[in-house]
Amino acid sequence: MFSNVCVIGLGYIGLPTAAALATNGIDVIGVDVNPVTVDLINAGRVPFVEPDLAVAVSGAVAMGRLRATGTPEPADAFIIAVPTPLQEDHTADLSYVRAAAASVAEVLKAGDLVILESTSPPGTTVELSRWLGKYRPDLTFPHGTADAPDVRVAHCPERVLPGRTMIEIVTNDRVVGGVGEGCAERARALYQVFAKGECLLTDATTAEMAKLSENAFRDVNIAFANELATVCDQLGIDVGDVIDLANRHPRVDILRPGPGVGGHCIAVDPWFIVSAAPRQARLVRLAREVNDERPDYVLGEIVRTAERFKDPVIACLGLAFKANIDDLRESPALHIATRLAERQVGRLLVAEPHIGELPESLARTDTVELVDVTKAVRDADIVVLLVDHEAFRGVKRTALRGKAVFDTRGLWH
Ligand code: SAJ
Repeated sequence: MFSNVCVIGLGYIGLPTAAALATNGIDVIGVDVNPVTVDLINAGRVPFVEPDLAVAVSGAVAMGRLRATGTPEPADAFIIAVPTPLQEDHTADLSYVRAAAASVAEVLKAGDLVILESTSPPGTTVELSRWLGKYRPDLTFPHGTADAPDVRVAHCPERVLPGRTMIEIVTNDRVVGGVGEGCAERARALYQVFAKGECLLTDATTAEMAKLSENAFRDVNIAFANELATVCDQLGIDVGDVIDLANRHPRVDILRPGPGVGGHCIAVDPWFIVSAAPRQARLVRLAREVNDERPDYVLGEIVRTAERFKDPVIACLGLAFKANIDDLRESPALHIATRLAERQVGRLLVAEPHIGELPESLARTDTVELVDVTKAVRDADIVVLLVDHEAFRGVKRTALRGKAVFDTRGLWH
């Protein structure tokens, strides 16, 4: 039914999707504006680390099923997986989606399918259909018509967890939202090429909102845990004890407090709900604010403790935005370590087993050193656990004795 597919945007979602299609017998043209990414993929290599991705890509390229290029080529289906970054005013920057629409429009023909995978504010996929209609007045599109359109348009949001992408891309259920007649059904047929999870059909705007709601749900629940942590600090009791005990109730499952919410998804997507319905989305906005304030609250606590020491040595354990990955994007741990360095609070010993050198924001200060966890803990007056990497679990309680300890993740609880 689909012999070739064009995937626009070869990032964390587009490239795994391209590889999944290619390894299931589809000829895939991968499109990216970055020539370095295009060259790397054509050489059978990957531009970022994700378990099992490199093997899938090199195999697909070697079999001649996957080829990367700079502009879209004619295909039966187009999957758009480009960034939708957050702007200063907390709205989504849709310029990459629009640019992708313009480039896809040039090669569209009757019978084609266009899918938006990028996480998008409600209404974006219908807007995409309108944009395509403007670029190609010779074809019919599904917005505003009850008839079968020449080109079908759908939203199928990605839901994979970084670090488990190649597994979850196959096993997760997919929400497939069509813009009009037959769109969701056609998109489902494409995902069924590689997805073993169920494909749940709906309309495009509901699909957009479902995706945003998943991440907002998590954000609100993390904010609740973070707020409990601040309340317990105020009361002088251990939030870990409170949560463990409360979670023994059969219908309570409180998440873990941390130094803030990082990454490119959970800290971003709820804002798309807020900007779509600012007066109604009060809880979602407040959760964002609670989580955004969290790193500076933790920083303040560390600074206050450091003031008790003369020339303190501070161990920062972890820089990644979450456990067991090397991704430092929008990381609250990196934010806290960088502010400590900038404010010259003390000498910093950073332990981050997933990186080989300090990121630029820390490397520019000569009071910061990347060391292993044993040395960091041994030489520190203050030990700050910022990421719950497995590698830190084994730190001996005796090694912490006599030191000020901030376990922001409850790993040693
Ligand atoms: N965090 C806490 N406490 C917790 C859980 C998480 O502080 O109890 C923090 C993490 O440390 C991290 C942040 O929240 O800084 C986000 O981590 P995460 O593991 O919750 O989620 P992401 O951002 O890696 O991936 C999410 C996933 N969404 C959901 O679980 C609902 C993933 O399935 C999505 O595909 C992804 O966002 C996305 O791309 O939207």
